[in-house]
Amino acid sequence: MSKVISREIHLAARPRAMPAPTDFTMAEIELPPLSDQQVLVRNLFMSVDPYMRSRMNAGRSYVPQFEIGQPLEGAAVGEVVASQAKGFKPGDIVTSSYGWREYVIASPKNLTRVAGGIQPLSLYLGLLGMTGMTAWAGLQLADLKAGDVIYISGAAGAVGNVVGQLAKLRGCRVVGSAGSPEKIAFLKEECGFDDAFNYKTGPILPQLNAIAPGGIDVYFDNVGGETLEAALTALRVHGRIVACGGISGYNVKRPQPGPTNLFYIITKRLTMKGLLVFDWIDQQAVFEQEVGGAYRSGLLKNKETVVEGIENAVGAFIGLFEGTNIGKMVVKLN
Ligand code: NAP
Ligand code: FER
Repeated sequence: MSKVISREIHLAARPRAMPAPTDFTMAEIELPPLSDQQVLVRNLFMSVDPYMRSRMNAGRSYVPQFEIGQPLEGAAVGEVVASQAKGFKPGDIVTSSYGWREYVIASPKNLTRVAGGIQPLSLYLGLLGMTGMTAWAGLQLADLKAGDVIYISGAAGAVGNVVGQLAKLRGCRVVGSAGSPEKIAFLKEECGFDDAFNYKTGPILPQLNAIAPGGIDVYFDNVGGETLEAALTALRVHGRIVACGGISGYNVKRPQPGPTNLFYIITKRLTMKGLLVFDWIDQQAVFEQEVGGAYRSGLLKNKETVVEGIENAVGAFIGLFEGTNIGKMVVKLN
């Protein structure tokens, strides 16, 4: 086989607040020949996700840290181009955690075959991948009932838009917030949200009260901070919070104090449950059947923002914190 050159993104410095392009470098490496039991994969799409930001921090954290000078990691979907391993042949489609690079040599145990082969293959990073599963699992945690009013922050993102669409299918009144007029139109016109507001145009609580005057039963939190504080006030007695993410705090230099009104958890007998999608891995088949089935039958829409080329992957990642994506942010590798 002719020599394979792969470009990959390395961490150059640990970001102290908002990540900058200078915190990353691109390396070009020549891959060694395949050994026995190895598979060569060309990545077709790689994922950029907010959680990667915490893996760039110094010190120990709840997730393994990226190392300076080493390639970043993350979900990717790719095509087998050569194989010395039984069970894999050129043309097979696989997912792995070897994103942020164009090619990888992997062991079969670190590759997952994509069975359905639904197009576009980027679906396996979004709606039918980690973020879609997060939305689906979060709604199991929420104990959602038809007629509930659910408020979703970060609603136009990968997780948020799927939470909203699934909650509509379950007969809820769905409201959300996001950061641009285009995103509000997307939520109302394409995702079936009953109402939505742009959190950048003013304080959050009055805007939430205006679209949910009777209060909310469930808050799906992707953002934290002021949004969580507003939701605590808007929640009804016996309301539930799904704590999925806190992106408003991921790039702050110093941690901010928590909501001033946590006491509502007591007075309104609220429940707040933390969600970690990896806990739900044994439910993958149920998720794929339900969400994959709804997508195939046209009940769920897939929305993604596709950035082209590994040279633009860092920009796509930083874009998550600037709100440049609608739906799932993915990078298409050429
Ligand atoms: P995403 O929503 O597709 O992308 C991030 C979005 O966050 C941006 O488009 C931006 O939209 C918004 N945002 C950025 N900075 C913000 C700020 N300061 N305040 C409010 N909104 C801000 O990303 P995702 O993959 O779906 O993840 C959404 C959340 O779920 C994140 O908090 C993530 O960490 C979390 N998550 C958790 C799990 C889990 O297992 N617990 C799994 C996946 C994701 P706007 O234009 O609206 O600002
Ligand atoms: C995320 C935020 C936090 C996320 C994961 C985590 C997958 C935590 C991961 C861990 O503790 O392993 O958006 O998405």
